Amino acid sequence: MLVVYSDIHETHAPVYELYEGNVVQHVEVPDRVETIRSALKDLPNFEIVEPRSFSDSELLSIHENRYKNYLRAQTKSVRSGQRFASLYIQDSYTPLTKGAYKAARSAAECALTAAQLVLEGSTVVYALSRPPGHHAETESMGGYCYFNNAAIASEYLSKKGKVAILDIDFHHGNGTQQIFYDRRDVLYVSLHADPTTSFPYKTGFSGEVGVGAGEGYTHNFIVPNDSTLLGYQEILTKALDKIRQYNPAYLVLSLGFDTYHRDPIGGFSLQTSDFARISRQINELEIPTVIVQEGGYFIPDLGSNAAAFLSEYARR
Ligand code: SP5
Ligand code: ZN
Repeated sequence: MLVVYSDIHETHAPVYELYEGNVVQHVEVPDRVETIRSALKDLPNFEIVEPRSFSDSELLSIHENRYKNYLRAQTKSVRSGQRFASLYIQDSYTPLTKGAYKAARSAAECALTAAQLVLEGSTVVYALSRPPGHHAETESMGGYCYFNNAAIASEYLSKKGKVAILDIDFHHGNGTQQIFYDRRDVLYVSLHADPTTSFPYKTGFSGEVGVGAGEGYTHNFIVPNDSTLLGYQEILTKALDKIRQYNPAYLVLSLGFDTYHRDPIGGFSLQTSDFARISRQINELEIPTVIVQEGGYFIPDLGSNAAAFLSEYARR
C-alpha cells in the first residue's frame, strides 16, 4: 500500500487550545503523524511516497479564494508560537501557526496525490495528512482543520465518477457535510458522537439529510458514548448499506483514531484489534479507496492502531 507523506507538517506545531475556560496543551501535534509513519515504514506491504504538487485550482474548487489568501497572509506574520485568527474561524481550538498554511496545503496535496494514484489504478492509497481536514468548511477553519483534505480529494475524484465519503472519525465532519450538502454526486455518510455533547456541537444530527438535489445524500449515524466493537459494527453495517445502495465508483474514507478507548478527547471504547475488524468490514465494499487521516490523539498507540487498520487493506 502506498502511503503519501510529507515532512512539511512539522512546521505546524500548535501549542495550546482554549477549552472550557482553560488553557490546555494542544493535542494535534507533529508526533501524531511521525509515530504512524515510523510504525508503517518497517512493515512489509507499505511504501512511503512524497506528495506531488498541485496548482491552487484544486484547493479553490472547495475553498474561497479570500479565505485561502487570509490564511496565507496571516500565518506569514506569526513569528513563533501561535495566535488565533480574527476571521474565518469556528472555535478556540484551531490556532494560526507559522507553518499552518504550508502544512495544510501539503496535507491537501497528500490527499490529492492519493486520489490521483487511485485514478491511475491503485486499489487503495493512504494519505497520511496533517493537519486534519474534515471540520474545515468552504470559508472557515475549525476543529484543528484548515483545508478539507478529504473534500478536495473527493471533488477531484467526482470528475470521473460518483464518490461516497465514509467518515469514521469520532467527531462529525461538519466541513465535509457543508461542502457536499446540496450535491448528489458525492454521498456523505458519517458515524460519530452525539453533537449535543461533543464537538462540533452544531451538526451531525440524524435529521440532517441534505438539501435540494442533495436531499437523501447525507446520512448521519450517532454512536453512543462508551460503545464497544459490537455496538459500533451494528451501526457501521447500516452506514455501509447506504454506500452499497449508492453504488459509487470511489470511496474516500475519513479515518480518525479518536474512537480508541484511551483517546484523550474521544469517548468510545474501541481497542486496537477492533480497528482490524472495522477495516475488514469496510474493505468488503471492494471499491477503489482513498484513505485520508483525520483525528486520533493517544500517541503511544497511534502507530499500532494505524497498522491494525491498514494491514487489512494492504492485503488487497
Ligand atoms: C480532527 C479532529 O479530530 N478534531 C477534533 C477537534 C475537537 N476539539 C474540541 C475538543 C477539545 C478538547 N480539548 C481538551 C484537551 C484536554 N486534554
Ligand atoms: Zn476527531
